[in-house]
Amino acid sequence: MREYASDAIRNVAVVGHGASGKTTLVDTLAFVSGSSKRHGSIKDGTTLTDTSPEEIERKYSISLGCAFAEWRDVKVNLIDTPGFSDFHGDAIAGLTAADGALVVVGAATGVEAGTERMFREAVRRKDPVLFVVSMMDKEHADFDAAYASIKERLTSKVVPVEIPIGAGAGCTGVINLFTGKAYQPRKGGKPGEYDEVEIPAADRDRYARYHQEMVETVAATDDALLERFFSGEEIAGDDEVAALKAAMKRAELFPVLSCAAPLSIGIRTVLDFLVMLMPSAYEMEELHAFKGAEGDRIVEIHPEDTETFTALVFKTTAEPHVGDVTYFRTFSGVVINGAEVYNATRDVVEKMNHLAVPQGRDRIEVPVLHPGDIGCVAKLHNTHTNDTLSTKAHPVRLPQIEFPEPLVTFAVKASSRNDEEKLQQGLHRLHDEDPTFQTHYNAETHETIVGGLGERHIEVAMARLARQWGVKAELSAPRIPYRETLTGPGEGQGRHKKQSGGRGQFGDCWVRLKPARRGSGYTFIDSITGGVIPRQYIPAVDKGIQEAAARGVVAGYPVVDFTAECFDGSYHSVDSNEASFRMAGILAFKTVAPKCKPVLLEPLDLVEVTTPDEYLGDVMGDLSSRRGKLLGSEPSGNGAGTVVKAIVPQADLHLYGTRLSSLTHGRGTFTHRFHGYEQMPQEHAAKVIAAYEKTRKDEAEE
Ligand SMILES: Nc1nc2c(ncn2[C@@H]2O[C@H](COP(=O)(O)OP(=O)(O)OP(=O)(O)O)[C@@H](O)[C@H]2O)c(=O)[nH]1
Ligand SMILES: [Mg+2]
Repeated sequence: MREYASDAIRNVAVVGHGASGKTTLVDTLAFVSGSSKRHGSIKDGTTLTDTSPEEIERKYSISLGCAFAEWRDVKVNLIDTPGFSDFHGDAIAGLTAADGALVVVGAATGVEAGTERMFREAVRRKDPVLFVVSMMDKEHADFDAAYASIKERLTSKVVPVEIPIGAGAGCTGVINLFTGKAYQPRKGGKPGEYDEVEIPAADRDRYARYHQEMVETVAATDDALLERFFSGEEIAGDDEVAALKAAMKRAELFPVLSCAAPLSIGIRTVLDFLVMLMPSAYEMEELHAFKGAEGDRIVEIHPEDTETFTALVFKTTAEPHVGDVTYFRTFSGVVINGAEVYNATRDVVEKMNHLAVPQGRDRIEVPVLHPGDIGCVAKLHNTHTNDTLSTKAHPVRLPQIEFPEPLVTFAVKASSRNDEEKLQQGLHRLHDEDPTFQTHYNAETHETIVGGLGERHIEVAMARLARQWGVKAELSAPRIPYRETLTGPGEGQGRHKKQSGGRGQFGDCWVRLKPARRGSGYTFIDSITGGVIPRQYIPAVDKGIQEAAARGVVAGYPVVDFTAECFDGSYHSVDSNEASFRMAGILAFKTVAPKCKPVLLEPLDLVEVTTPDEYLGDVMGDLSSRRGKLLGSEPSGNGAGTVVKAIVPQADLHLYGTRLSSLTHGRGTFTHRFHGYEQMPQEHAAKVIAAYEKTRKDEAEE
């Protein structure tokens, strides 16, 4: 493998809707370039980048995969990303590691929810974007319609630079609008071999129309070109390419290509355009130049060999027989095989033994990597996704990948009690590999909670748990951490007295309970005077009240937001002690609290839904049916529709993402965060109380 300097490297994230043909395209680009020896397929489970048993079995991408295509002395790094929103985390990681995005649009479907999501994300990051209309050989493939859907739904600033010849079973080649030539697979040739031919007579008019559109659109982005265009001058391809590339960088124009990967149609042209139009790491400086932190000093990161080494870890995987493999993108300086580097995020020294570049699952060893390349290395000690590798002399931390927060949660437990420890280990390993899969123990509800981006995400995680760690796990809806509170005042006595030969126990207190402001918690007021309860025992009363409150009054949930005032009591000079007054506190609370009109509180989330306007009514109706209180709506900042805000009980939010997705055909997105507790309406509280009483009865019978 030859050495590639920074200006001969392109980093491209291949993104788009699920099943739009990304993985197939990446495999074919690497194969046609000659960098990969086999033309893999999804059907056979042999693509370069869908390599895990879960991906092969399900026939879709779950995590990102790295490949490369060496073409015209340039190494095009291709990061294949998953299209399903459940695995959106790796699509974000892929974009972060790349400098530009190849947005794949299925020729039979046109723009879909995932296309829109990823296009907007790429533009937000100021990534240059190339569109490719894939699957031109598929039934119902329609280039013009797919192009129109990009214009209608994503941006008017697009122009085709390559168009297909024929469609579906009649798809035979492509026309490059720059060269004015047609390219068709060579009859009897090897896959990927082409003949450059004249444009077929039947396609000349179409070519002329699209060519004219391209020349005009590209010229309009550049004053000098426009002048030459109006003076009737013939503009050579190179000038147009340069203008187009510059316009892409300014996000003023996005070119559209087309291909049919299984037949290797259009693949060389896609490679040509990736090399010509995508920026090298050098060229990205003006757009993506960013700063890192060295201690509390901000430092600039330049993609130069002479700079100090920095790289961001954007993926880690656990490979059978190999151990952990770390994938990183270098941003500055060179790294040499065997070098010692420094993980500034975790303060550990790591050794880059067997430095390699990834070609799918294969790791091809290299002596050195230049800035802007993608590398991998196995068996680092303590390096995880989002860590920065740098040097001890300059311990830099780079800006991190912003992974999305979990949208669904489940309670999980091992099917067999003996596997509980293995389950915990497995869950943590899953999180190491995929930061969007989260896990924690909820001490209040006594459950292990797992969170992810969708039901499919959690389901796949459970399948991996079973395969890699041999743990079968059961999922259920998480218990809702209800609370209780008091809505009226009350007072009464707690008297603990035991006489059983020898020394007895005696504690006696009078307590007044009162509701307090929501969120104010618990306050204890000591208004004992005249030493009716000795000083040293008063904290025990407080403790007893808190203990009893934690066990609840109506449904076993902690009682919050009240004050307890201890205003009277008595003691015995021999039998009184701390334990007795604690018991007195417990008894006082148990006697008084039921008289204080106790009620259930439920946790509410603030939910923000972004939806295309045509589904707005359905989305709002659905939120209302979930007892949601609508706060208002406003147009979303990035033109993706309307943002609706609502306060919704957590109990009614379980699997909301799945519902939203079906209501909006996958186009709606949402975020939620804890808002606060509020009193639960009587008819809903009654159900929670009934469930509590049933479990108590069951336990008593056991
Ligand atoms: N006819 C035809 N089928 C294709 C083409 N590209 C992909 N396919 C098929 O379409 C299906 C989806 O292809 P993938 O390459 O897995 O699509 P993807 O975009 O990677 O999907 P995700 O990983 O789920 O996001 C597979 O069955 C492929 O064999 C194509 O150009 N033509
Ligand atoms: Mg895929």
